[in-house]
Amino acid sequence: MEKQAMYYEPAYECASRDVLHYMQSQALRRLVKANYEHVPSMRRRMDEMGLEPGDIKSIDDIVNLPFTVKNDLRDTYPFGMFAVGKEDLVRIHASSGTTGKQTVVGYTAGDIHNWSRGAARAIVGAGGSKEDLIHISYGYGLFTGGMGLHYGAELLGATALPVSTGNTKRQVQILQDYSSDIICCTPSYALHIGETLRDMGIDAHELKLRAGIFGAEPWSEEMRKEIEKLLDIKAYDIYGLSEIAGPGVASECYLQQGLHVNEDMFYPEVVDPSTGQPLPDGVYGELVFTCIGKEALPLMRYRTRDICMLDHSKCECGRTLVRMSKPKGRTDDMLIIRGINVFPSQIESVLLELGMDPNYMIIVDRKNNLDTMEVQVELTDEMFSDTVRDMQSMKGRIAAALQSTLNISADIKLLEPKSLPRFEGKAVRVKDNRAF
Ligand code: DLL
Repeated sequence: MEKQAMYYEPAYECASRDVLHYMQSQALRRLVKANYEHVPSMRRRMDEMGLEPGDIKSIDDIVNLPFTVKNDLRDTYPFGMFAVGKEDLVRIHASSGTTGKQTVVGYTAGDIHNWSRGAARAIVGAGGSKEDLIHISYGYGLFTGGMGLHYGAELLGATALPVSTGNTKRQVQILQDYSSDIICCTPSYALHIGETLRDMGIDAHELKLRAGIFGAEPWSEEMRKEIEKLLDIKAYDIYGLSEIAGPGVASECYLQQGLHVNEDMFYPEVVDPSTGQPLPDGVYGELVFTCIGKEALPLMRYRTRDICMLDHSKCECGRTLVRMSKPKGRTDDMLIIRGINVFPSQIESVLLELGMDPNYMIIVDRKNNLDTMEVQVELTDEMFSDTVRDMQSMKGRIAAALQSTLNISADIKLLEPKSLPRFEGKAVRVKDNRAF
């Protein structure tokens, strides 16, 4: 395999484990103090556990700290867990919560800089440099994808091309006319772009594009091969989540044997999801992050719900940063559809708000390499109507409400009363036909 051991910040990415341990310990002490002094809910939790900031001396003591979960952010919505005042915030992003309320995350200028360093490391890991035109087709907006890679590209000194999502034929035209070198988008959108290229009769070999940085949703090795074939590029995985920063928490090097976690900023642990006990390397469990470098939202031991394992062995690329496996699932029911996080509970809330009964089914599929979502809604006798116009208008109302709450389009299928299955145990309301 071609040797390509380029790093963005070798002093950190290839630091000895001792140096990393020292840096992580320093940063953890600062973080615990910030939580204790500025985040009332965390101070309360530490007091209940009889913990004082001085008890945490090194990164090895992290196991004594309390966990944080998504609901902690919801309970303090929108800004209750921020450790800095508004005057120090320079950016806010948000992602789906488990109910109607979003999970809101904030950044200081320092946080944006560190996040951008993580994204720049990912671009360099994928073979990118200052010379490159980085075509960014992740969504821009409250979602962290677009802005995350954008700032990473600019920090690196590469040229960011903020195309955002959608209008696939225009994407193809830009790839052709501007000679983009690296594309960043969800893997499912990469497949769709590849197919559009083929349908437009364009030979992928003719494009200058040589690599792609794909993430925000689970994808398989088979999907990687398919994308590489369709776009004639090398496809790299990038992982991240809004609560921790956004894209660039971890990313692949050219050897692609796991994703290097930027653990000088985002310290990972893997724990048993039921007991919370730390698990050793090579054992699958729930990924937990402590934002040791963060100022605005310095989350401690945040439970991601992503299932994966860690590997601390040294990578041949020269990086010493621990590697995480591709996430192989989640401990909750969150679906990721076209890169957008969707909880079935959000759909249920929308239906209930519209006065419907909560008898519904969500069918997720992948057609032409694009995720689709059909929401089947069972009508009550009172709602059922014989006129097509009434039924169409009801479909329209449901679709519009879902679009405005979830920012995603769904096909709505109205069903006759009592036609959906009833459950005696746990309800199964999602049928995901996509193969990962
Ligand atoms: O998806 C951030 C991101 C943007 C990552 C662009 C990569 C590229 P959220 O919307 O908060 O943030 O969703 C986070 O998405 O907990 C995982 O379940 C899933 N996820 C993200 N990257 C990957 C990946 C962004 N490479 C949630 N493989 C996470 C599998 C991923 N799942």
